[in-house]
Amino acid sequence: MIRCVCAAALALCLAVSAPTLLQAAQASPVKVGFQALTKAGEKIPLNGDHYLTFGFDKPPKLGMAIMRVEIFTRDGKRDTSFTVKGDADMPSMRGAHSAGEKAYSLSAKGFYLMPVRLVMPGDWEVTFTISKQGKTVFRGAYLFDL
Ligand SMILES: [Cu+2]
Repeated sequence: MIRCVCAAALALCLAVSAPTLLQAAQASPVKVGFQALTKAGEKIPLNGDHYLTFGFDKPPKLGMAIMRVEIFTRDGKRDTSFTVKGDADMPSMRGAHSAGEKAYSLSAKGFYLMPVRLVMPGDWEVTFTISKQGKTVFRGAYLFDL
């Protein structure tokens, strides 16, 4: 079942990648309205009072990976009162691997976690849409190569 999905995704990627290659090279890969993030592990201002950090739990490779987001107050206290949603996709073949925006789950340690299925090498994007009381305060997209 899983193998079938991967094979189908790979076939779709191969079919889509050639015609969109020129387009992808010219257009910005960042989703409209999202801040481009290229370095995991750094403190990123969220609003005036908070910052976030993000990163995979271990160096990503083909297969399953876990993205982790942590949110802190300016003075370094963990804050779990936000909602984090996101998706994973390949910018050069947008939509081919998207599962739609889903909520990160909050772990007992206060980590926001989302499993990400990295089914092929290439350019990837994992997004973070962070909101509080229904109001979006941050949209970021982590761009990396696998
Ligand atoms: Cu792909």
